[in-house]
Amino acid sequence: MNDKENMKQQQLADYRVTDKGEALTTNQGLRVEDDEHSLKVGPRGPTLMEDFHFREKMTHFDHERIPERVVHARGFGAHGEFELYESLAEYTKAKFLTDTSKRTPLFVRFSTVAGSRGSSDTVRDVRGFAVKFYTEEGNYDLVGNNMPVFFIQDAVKFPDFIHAVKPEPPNEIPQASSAHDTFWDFVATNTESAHMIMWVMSGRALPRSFRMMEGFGVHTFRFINEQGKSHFVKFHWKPKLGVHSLVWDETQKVAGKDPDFNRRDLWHAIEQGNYPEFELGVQILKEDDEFNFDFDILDATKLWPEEIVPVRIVGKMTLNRNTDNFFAETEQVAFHVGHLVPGIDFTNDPLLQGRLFSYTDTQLLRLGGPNFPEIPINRPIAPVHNNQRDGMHRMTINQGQTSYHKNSLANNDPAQVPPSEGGYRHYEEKVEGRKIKARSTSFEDHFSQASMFWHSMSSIEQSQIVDAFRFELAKVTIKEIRQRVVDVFSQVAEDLAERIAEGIGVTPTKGVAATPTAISPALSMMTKAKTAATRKVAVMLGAGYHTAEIQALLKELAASKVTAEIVSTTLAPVKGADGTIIEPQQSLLSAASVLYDAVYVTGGAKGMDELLSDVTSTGFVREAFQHYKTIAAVGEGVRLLTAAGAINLAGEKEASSNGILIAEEKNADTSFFTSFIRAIAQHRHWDRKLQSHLGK
Ligand code: HDE
Repeated sequence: MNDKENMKQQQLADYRVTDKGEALTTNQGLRVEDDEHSLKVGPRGPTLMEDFHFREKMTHFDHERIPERVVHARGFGAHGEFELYESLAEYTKAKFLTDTSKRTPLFVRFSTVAGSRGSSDTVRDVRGFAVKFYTEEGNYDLVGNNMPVFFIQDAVKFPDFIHAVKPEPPNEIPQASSAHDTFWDFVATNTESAHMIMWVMSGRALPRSFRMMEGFGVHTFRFINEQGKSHFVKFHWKPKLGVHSLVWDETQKVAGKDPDFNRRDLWHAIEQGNYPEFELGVQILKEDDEFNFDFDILDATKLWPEEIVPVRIVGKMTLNRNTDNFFAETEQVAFHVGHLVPGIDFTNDPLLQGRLFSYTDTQLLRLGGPNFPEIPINRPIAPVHNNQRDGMHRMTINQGQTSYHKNSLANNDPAQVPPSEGGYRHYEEKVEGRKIKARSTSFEDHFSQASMFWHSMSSIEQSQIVDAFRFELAKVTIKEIRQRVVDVFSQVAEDLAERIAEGIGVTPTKGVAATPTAISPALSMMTKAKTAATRKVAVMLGAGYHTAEIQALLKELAASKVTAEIVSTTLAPVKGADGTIIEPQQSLLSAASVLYDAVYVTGGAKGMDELLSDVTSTGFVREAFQHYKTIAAVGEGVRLLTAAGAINLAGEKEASSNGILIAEEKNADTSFFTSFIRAIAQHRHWDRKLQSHLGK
């Protein structure tokens, strides 16, 4: 869909302004003669109050900030579109899910939850995954996360949970981290969080890229079809690039080397035309099956195992356009789980019900009043007509005498619409009961699915989870809390509790381990798609390299959509053996191996002496090795691997099976490059034997 066919882009075009070739003016359109000096009495002042240009410029600056989101403050957005593979008319009448000829414009915002707007991307946290579909029937927002369950079961506990995870009140420490007393005190005393904690302690909380994480609507929603029949539905997003995480040691280093790691990655992928794709999946249940599971489908701390309720892939979202202006679009976009279209409805999930209040309420503060739906990024492409009027920053100039219903003066316009013509009618669910403050007994099992998650992990994922608990709990200063956490998790799995306890100086009190409901292979990241496409390789280059090798390598990488960056000791041009000149894109000072997926070290004796003389180069390779990344070296380049401890000469053969590829110069050919690319597609080589323990 090009911009002309994309109704949202057409609408946004009316608001886009470029200053290219334009005269500088005040906000009143007055041309400005001098933007460098305030109006003064003589060149040394004082400044005059009548300098309206100074006053306007300064006042606007003074008011430039709005409150950051109370949660999900740090985020990154992009435009895209949705195409439907097959009609879901059997289940829903939502037009964007029934008409396969339509492409629906959308805007997505990915986010971390706990950190401030300026915190790092690569912290251990849940990622928000919010999608606004601009459908012809109005905006539909799917405001999800990259994990399918949540910490609590009832929205009334949300402020408590968030207060516990956010920095502590006396000193606002720690930033963007759950590794502190109040968070783990909450976990130990609110056992409903156990399942979600398993996800947060796993690699799912450390995504390699926004492009490589799943998205989940979390709650159970309803689909309603044309005949008024309802089905329960859960929404999934499946990334085409697979689901991959960073390792913990790496995330902490990336947070310093490039706090914008995930947003930069998304921005560049889109700029390079490597448009991220996510397939939409739905799990559908008949209304009659509501009570046929050993969990309550209204409980947001439970998922529907994919092996029991298969995920049906029905469409694809492609992110194909970066924002023009971060503030105007990403910061001002206002999502709301209550923005629905006919054919989709809520369930009584008490977490979902509470969200329906919170989202509008928070925008009123954040965006300064009730007219935020008129901000360009929030405007639906469907026409808007109602009797709402006035308020801060009203843009629409409503014509006519009436702004009330019913009226006779305007023939009752704007007119109500029957469902047959698209009017939204709430699902007529029959509900009966007494008003009580209580939790359903069907919400009482807090451990079975946490246990299922643990038992569905590969052994490397289990070790990562244990290390995460050990790290987090080691930051908890009160020993009783550490003990209580271990006791809670001994109800998930005894071996898990024992392994955590061992690392944090406590002994598990024997609990009753929960029985896993089942094993769900779909929960493991190891079962997801693998491809080298869009991964990033550092090509370490020194003088005397072989031009033909570099050219062939770059060609093969480009053919597999792998991005390469030439790294050398400095940015000075580097001369090859045949006199060719290459200008490096990064120096050893500006690059860091944690910012790449793989390292390739070229040959050339002279260059290798030079690289080896800079200790940063050995550190670069050593770190890639310790983070299980693919490393290739050719000819003399192998010396760098030896110096970095990535191979010892005797162990070459064994090492080569662990994502370390070496070749003599004459053998650096297409088949070597293909093996290199295949190894990159593995993401990491977990079976590598490491000397030190770096929080896999
Ligand atoms: Fe949110 N959440 N949330 N949340 N949430 C917000 O709304 C809230 C929950 C999610 O990129 C806030 O506009 C309550 C679950 C995302 O702009 C706020 C509860 C899920 C985003 C709010 C939850 C989410 C938010 C803050 C418990 C996954 C970022 C700023 C009942 C299904 C959207 C804002 C963006 C943002 C409230 C739980 C996802 C305060 C009360 C569960 C992705 O309204």
